[in-house]
Amino acid sequence: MTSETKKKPIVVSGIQPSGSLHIGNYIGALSQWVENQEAFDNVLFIADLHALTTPGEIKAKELRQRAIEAAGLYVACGIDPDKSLIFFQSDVPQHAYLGWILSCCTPLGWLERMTQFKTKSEGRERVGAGLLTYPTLQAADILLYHADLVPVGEDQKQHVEITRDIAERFNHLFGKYFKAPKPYIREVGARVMGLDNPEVKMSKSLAENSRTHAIGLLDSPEVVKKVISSATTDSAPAIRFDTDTSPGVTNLLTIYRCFSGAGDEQIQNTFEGKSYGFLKKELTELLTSRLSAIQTRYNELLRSGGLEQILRDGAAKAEAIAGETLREVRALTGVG
Ligand code: AQP
Repeated sequence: MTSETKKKPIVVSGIQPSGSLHIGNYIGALSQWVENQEAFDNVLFIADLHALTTPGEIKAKELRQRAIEAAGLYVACGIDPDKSLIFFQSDVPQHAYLGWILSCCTPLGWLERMTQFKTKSEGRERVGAGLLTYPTLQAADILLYHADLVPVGEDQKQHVEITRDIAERFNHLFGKYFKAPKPYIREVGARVMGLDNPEVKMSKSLAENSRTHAIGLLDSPEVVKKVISSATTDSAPAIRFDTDTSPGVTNLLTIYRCFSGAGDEQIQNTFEGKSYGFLKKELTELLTSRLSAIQTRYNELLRSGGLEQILRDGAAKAEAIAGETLREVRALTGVG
């Protein structure tokens, strides 16, 4: 980051390579990062350490492959490595180090109350401690870079709130040091729902078990067509935004709005009096064309071999910032 960009708000965010990235990740995270990369100093990592919180679900070789795929997609979706830091979380050891220090200042009750822990541990006979302490590592990811804003989907707001609480707890124990970051949530499409079930959030893990749940960013036009044509719609006859009476159609319209950039009036004019079949056809064409542009850039990047260097440079720059924070934290806590 240059000294000129240092005055911009610092934004930290990441995606777990726990599966293939889907259009929900694009709408809720990637497209926002791209949109804001001129205005913000972006620190964007691939959260591979977080992907270990459910061991056994993802094999080592597959995890590495997914992490590389995610990094390639960051760039292919429009993140410019000259403007934003892109790196693997595991390549910057300060994340795990600060995560440990923060886990020592975090009351157990705060972690047990987290919705994500409750959901992901539900019905499992055994869960790793990492699933419970996940928010302390996430707090470290954010606080290492003194983030001002954390762009998240509606579902992750609670994680930013706990990061603020952890920062304040650390400051109370060791002296005022960390700044509390704020969540940054885009209103439209903050939560993209499953195409097979508009009552649940589109997620990488559900997509592993159902081919009609999500559309992956690397999916072929044939798959896009198949998944959209089988998408759940509603019994209400009209095409309109209404989560209560038309959750399926609202979800399709939300995806259309985010990928097309069209306003409400334009969408109303396009779809008024039309059938669900027409909406699905338009959405299929739009997604196929947008995804094809992303996939072309992705394939070129992988062919050129430039991704490795981008990740090495990103990690070196991130480590310089994270190392400085950790030196100060060590001094404050008495371990350095
Ligand atoms: N359906 C979604 N709608 C809007 N935003 C979403 N995000 C994820 N799903 C949606 C946003 O993508 C970013 C990365 O999330 P993550 O990988 O760290 O964890 P996640 O939210 O748990 O993602 P998934 O896809 O649901 O993965 P799994 O199934 O592995 O847990 C975040 O900003 C998130 O809000």
